[in-house]
Amino acid sequence: MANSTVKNSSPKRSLRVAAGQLGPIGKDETRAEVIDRLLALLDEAADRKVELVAFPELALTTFFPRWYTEDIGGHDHYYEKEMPGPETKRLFDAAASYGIGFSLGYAELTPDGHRYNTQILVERDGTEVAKFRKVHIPGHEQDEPWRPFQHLERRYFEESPEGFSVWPAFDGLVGLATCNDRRWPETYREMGLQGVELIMIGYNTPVHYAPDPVQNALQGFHNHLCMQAGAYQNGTWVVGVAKGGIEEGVESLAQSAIYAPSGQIVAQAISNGDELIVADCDLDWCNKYKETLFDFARYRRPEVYQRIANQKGVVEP
Ligand code: CDT
Repeated sequence: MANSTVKNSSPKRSLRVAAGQLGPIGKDETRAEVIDRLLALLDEAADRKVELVAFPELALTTFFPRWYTEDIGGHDHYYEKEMPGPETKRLFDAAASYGIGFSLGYAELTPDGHRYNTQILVERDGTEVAKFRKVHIPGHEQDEPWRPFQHLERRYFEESPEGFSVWPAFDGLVGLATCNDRRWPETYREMGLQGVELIMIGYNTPVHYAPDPVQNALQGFHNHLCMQAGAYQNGTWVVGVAKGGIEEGVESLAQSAIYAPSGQIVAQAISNGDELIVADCDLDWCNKYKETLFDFARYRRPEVYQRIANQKGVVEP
């Protein structure tokens, strides 16, 4: 590699990362029962010397936006009012005692009444280093009885006004995104422009897409397509972690995976239940892409990309 233009090409910052995929969570499953499942995944992570585990979107409850309630507060029991709270503290304590960090998705109800689809990043010593609130909220606001099940995220969650950040953590630069965010190239590029090296993404993706069921058979393809592209085009590791399987009669995609900065899949779940997948992520590997093909400072042309930030919908010529 004497004539290589890539700096830092020797492995220096290798982080053992896991995706802690969950199978379905029933409507009547208690927080304590769910946390027992998260702890079992954490125990396995400790055995496998993992340093950071990604847990899914809304990892503490069933995917409650599939049901309509006239009163929006009808689902309040699915939200966390503090984190850690009395039940989730067990998870924080166990992770800190193992020296394992984690990301965790949950429904957040703030003291002033805001509702967000939130994900946090917790360091190996148990301190919360990041909070991310989902930016792209899919689905609909009102009951749509023609659907076999509802996707009322737009009723139960506000769009985050905060956008995408990247945090110094785990000896690297870590970003967070949630489910539908993974489908949008802006998600990755916003973090790419902050030098992100590892993005943790939790998701609940129903296989049946009511507005266009032809897409059902493509769910697995689209899942990989967007995360592989996001990883490659920004020279970053990506961890995609599902809550999959048949939950309250609705089938959700599993297929949790860890993607290298090359866009290649280095680990993938084989089940649609609780399962831990692990990969050693050399964060310096990102530079192979960040300093060559995707050397943003050298090759990007923001002066001709003005529409991306200034225009929302399509304006035809
Ligand atoms: N949770 C989430 O964002 N799910 C969406 C489903 C498709 S929109 C009804 C997703 O993008 O996977």
